[in-house]
Amino acid sequence: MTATLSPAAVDRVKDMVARAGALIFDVDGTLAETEEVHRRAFNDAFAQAGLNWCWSRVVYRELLRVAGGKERIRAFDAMRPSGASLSNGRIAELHSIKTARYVELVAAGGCALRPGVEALLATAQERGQRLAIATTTSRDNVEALLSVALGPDWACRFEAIVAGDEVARKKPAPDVYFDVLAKLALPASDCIAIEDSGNGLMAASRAGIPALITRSMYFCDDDFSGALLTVDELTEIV
Ligand code: XBP
Ligand code: MG
Repeated sequence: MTATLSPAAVDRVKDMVARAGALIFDVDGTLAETEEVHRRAFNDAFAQAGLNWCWSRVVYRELLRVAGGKERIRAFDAMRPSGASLSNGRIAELHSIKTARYVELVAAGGCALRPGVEALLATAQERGQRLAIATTTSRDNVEALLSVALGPDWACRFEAIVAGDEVARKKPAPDVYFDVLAKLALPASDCIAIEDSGNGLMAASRAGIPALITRSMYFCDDDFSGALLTVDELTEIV
């Protein structure tokens, strides 16, 4: 399914995107379909740590309702019949093994940007729009992904970058979006958030930022009521 509005309404949203002072991008699922790489990194970390855990796509889809890798591990641990048994220290250790593995996987094979992302970034910059990133994942993961996908100078293109390990509360809390707005010194109404998940839409909406949704592999069935527009790919609005 492509845009969920009439052609005239889609054009109005395209115009809003073109006139926004800044475009604020989510990372996982929005810039690139990274969650299968995350899932593999989690499973490789569990194997390396001697845990007989292996998250299938079905299990991971459920766990993705929990934002944040450490929080996801904790949620899975708590769901087990014997109940939670991992300490916070052990969870942090597992997550750092996972992050190192994710960085390795992305550096080795990369994870391509989704269709339309590079064109939208370039068009926005040509229009003089400011770019930012608001993500739940860690800065290390953003660096690994975008240094391959956009080149070593990728960060110069984004005036504000706020990652999940830099705020008190992850999405659906608005913390990363509030921090981006403060760094940009722009009102929420002059920005557009580009997201792929219900948690991301809620985080942007709670910060007062209008949001555009690009459907992704794991969140295509989420409820995106309140979004400006829901598209299958960003090529539909470039
Ligand atoms: C997606 C997330 C992250 C990733 C895993 O972030 O919820 O938790 O799934 O990365 P977003 P970490 O869509 O906001 O970019 O293990 O580093 O959390
Ligand atoms: Mg996302």
